[in-house]
Amino acid sequence: MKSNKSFFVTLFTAILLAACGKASGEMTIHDVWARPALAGNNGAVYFVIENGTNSDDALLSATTDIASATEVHMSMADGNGVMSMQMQEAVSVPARDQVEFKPGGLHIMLVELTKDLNAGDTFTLTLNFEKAGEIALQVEVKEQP
Ligand SMILES: [Cu+2]
Repeated sequence: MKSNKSFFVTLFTAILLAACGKASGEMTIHDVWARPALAGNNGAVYFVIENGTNSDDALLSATTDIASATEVHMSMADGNGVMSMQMQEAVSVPARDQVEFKPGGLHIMLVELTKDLNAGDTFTLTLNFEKAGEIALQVEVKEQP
């Protein structure tokens, strides 16, 4: 009976550990979309980064093969309501928090597209995080999310 009891204790511990492992989470990116745009023009990609891990991370850069350059930008309005964009060195994504890339705020700028982006098209964008490393996304081109 004694060995039987220890078996159940072991099993219970294993289940607990498995549950914790799942709860510690990972970096996920969802609601990924891009506006339609013409070759030669700039495009923009939006998404939500969800850091399910227990450590702070940061988005350092992004790459895609359908644009001459891929930059991380933040749109902001000055005191007169004039919009401008600033290139971001890094966008911090705190542990257990989320960061939204959306029109009028953070976005991935596709500088000088090498092909047209029509609604329904998809392409690959790779995000490079300080800790999570590279995460490849399938981006869908849509008029609106
Ligand atoms: Cu921009």
